Amino acid sequence: MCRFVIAMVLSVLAVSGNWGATATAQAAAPKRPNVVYIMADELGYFELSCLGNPHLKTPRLDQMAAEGMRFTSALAGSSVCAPTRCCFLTGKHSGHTSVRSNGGGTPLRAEEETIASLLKTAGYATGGFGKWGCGGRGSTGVPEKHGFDVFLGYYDQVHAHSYYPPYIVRNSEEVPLANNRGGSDGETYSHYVIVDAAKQFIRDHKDEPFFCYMPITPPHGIFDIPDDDPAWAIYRDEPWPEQARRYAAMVSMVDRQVGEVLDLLRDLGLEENTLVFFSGDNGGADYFSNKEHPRGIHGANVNPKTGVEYRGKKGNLYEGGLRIPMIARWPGRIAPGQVSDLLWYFPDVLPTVTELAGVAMPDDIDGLSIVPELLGESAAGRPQPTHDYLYWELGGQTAIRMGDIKAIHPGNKRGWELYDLAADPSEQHDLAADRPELLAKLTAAAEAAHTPVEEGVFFDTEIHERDRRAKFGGKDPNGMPAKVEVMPEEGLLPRKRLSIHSFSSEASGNSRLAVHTIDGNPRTHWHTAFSPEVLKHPHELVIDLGGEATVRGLRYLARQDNGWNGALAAVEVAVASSPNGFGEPVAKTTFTKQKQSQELLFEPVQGRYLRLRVLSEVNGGPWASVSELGIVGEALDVPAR
Ligand SMILES: [Ca+2]
Ligand SMILES: [Ca+2]
Repeated sequence: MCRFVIAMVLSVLAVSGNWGATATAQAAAPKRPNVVYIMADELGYFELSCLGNPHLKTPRLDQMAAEGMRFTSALAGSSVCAPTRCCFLTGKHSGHTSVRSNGGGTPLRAEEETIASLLKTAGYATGGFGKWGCGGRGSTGVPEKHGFDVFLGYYDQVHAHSYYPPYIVRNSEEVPLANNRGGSDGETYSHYVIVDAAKQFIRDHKDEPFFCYMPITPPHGIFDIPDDDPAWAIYRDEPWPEQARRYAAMVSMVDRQVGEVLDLLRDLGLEENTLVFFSGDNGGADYFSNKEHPRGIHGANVNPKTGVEYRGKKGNLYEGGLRIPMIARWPGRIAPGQVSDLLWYFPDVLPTVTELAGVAMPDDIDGLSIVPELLGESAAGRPQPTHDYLYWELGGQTAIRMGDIKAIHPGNKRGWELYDLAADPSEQHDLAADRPELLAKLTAAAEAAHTPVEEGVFFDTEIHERDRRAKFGGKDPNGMPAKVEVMPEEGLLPRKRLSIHSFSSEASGNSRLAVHTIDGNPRTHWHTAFSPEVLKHPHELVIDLGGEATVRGLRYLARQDNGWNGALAAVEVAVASSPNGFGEPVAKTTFTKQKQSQELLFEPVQGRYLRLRVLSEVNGGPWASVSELGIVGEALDVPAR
């Protein structure tokens, strides 16, 4: 468990979790605010009409900004969906988080605290509605194990691509959506179901403090919106490609729904005790670019008033990948009409919210509370702290920022670049060669900010794969095919003689065990360990043949799902009479990238133990995987049974 420090003790009772124990205590203690956080998936910085976007109409968001505080320098935790959500939920930057890849279901570790689990300790009702992205079903990362009383929507991000899947997920249980067949084919628009549930959650918990997290999926995805949605009529006749019109309609639908949430809070009398945030999740994607609009028809990263562009887009760490719209509104507490240039990012949400709730926060977070900026320094009783640096990493990319100075390493084959964003917001003038000492200062800090990733684990990958298939209505373009290859058994030692003597590693958390190499089931496979760290070649497996045998070869069947990670390339085989007696290999080969069974034959040799040593993988990756192994040969004895 994390160690705790007290960030700000608003109330001894709140911190001890005994809030409301007596009427006297309740009256004496300050009221903890509700928190609603609405996060749109992929809304770019310049896609609000109050920023001058020439196409997109967002009157309710513009109004929300006018009634609260809009931020010009609030940045995403990362530039793609899953990593940025992990920064948001845990208060850590992406050099410390557990979810740094964007595969769709990578899990948080079991013990990790989130905003929800912390608010839970102060008696908050906690609900999440939308796209989770921090752990597929069957993993240590599911939301109901990380502080959420309820989470309705998509756990896996591939599932979330469809607005018409046969089901969505509520606390790991499937919630069927009527007459949906996946993709764009169906009758029940999932996003309506999700937003309705969020509003109902607010109604249900109007008399207690609540945290309503809405990481909604529009305008990302397959760009679908029902033709009878009022937002479609706004753009239906525009002269843009249909996808660009659908996207625009999804933005205006989100705008309307944000308004509905604000109206609901007003109607319930909760407005003045509810802090509402609205933001994007990562930088704009330059969708629908063409010759005339190289940065996309709607210009997510182009200032419509000045033409100044943010370089890059979703997926990289230039400003275009990190700039997001951000608005905070809290009538009576946040003064209206403010525009803040405070430089902050997703890890700061957790300490901000926990401070307001009077909750102790973990001491291993990277975020800083922005309460002084939101409420004013006199109300907060202290000045707004600022970051020594902000840090991002994603795949082979790294970026670090100290004030206006940003160093970025944009990929494996390129060196570090250095920019002064105050003078050069478009990151066009690389200062790396001119300012080597300054660059060295930033890169040293970046190096210190990185720790190796430790992901959570899956207990059951089947249920997660099912959710990914649900995007396509249950058909399976990526997972285990309906028909798989099998290994011919003729000429092999009987499987019942075989056992696994030893192995260098196995992915036990994912149930990809060494014993799966001899279980006769092509749908199960062994995979070497990748958690808590990826283990590299050589990998080894020693099979006990159950007694002395003449060994003539090794038969091998690659993993039979649609993945190739770990599929064998270069291998060598040794045979010995004792598990400690292996000498030189009897044979070496390089297997090819194919799903059919392959065979390595060699001069007959006697022994009881066969050692497979894996030296490389078909795609050059670090791991090994095997669906089935068979030993070509004959027993020399009667198996000891
Ligand atoms: Ca996104
Ligand atoms: Ca198997």
